[in-house]
Amino acid sequence: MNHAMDIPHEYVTCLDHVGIAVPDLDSALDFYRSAFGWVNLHQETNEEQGVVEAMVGPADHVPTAGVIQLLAPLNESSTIAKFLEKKGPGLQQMCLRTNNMDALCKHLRDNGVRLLYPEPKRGTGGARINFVHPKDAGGVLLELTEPTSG
Ligand code: CMX
Repeated sequence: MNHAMDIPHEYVTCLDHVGIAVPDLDSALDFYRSAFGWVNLHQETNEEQGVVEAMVGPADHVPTAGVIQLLAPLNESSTIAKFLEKKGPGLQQMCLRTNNMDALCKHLRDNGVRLLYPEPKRGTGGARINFVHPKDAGGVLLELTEPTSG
């Protein structure tokens, strides 16, 4: 990739979350509750991604502070089921937040970075999401998210 940065850094605003693949959501939630006193801030099922997910953080979480996303598989064909089978439970992804997904995706593609989807898909809370292929991001599956305004 050409490292000359021609994209305003204001487009990529913070670390949104790190995603952890877990076989059982409730046990994972119990761990973060009992170990750190963190709470389930938001839970939803995303059929398209094949996951049931929970966002975990402190009860007084501020929106720009990164949280932990627990990802449990919905079925055997889920990406998370495959990840658990191949690698076992653990860090599956890291997610950066953007306020301009289209400009960011264009910038990345223009610099030869492979994105997994031709167009953003639906992520947590209706956010627009895409992923940088782990081979183009130093071995990390890098999610990009543009939350819905408000
Ligand atoms: N992190 C780092 N590297 C990974 C990876 C991950 N999560 N998943 C796969 N890889 C690596 C593999 O180890 C492999 O490397 P080697 O060739 O050196 O062995 C390479 O990437 C290709 O792996 P693969 O087995 O051919 O591809 P997979 O079938 O595992 O698919 C990927 C990989 C990234 C395309 C797939 O996981 C994907 O589509 N992810 C995006 C969607 C997703 O993760 N959804 C769940 C979360 C939903 C949400 O956050 O809302």
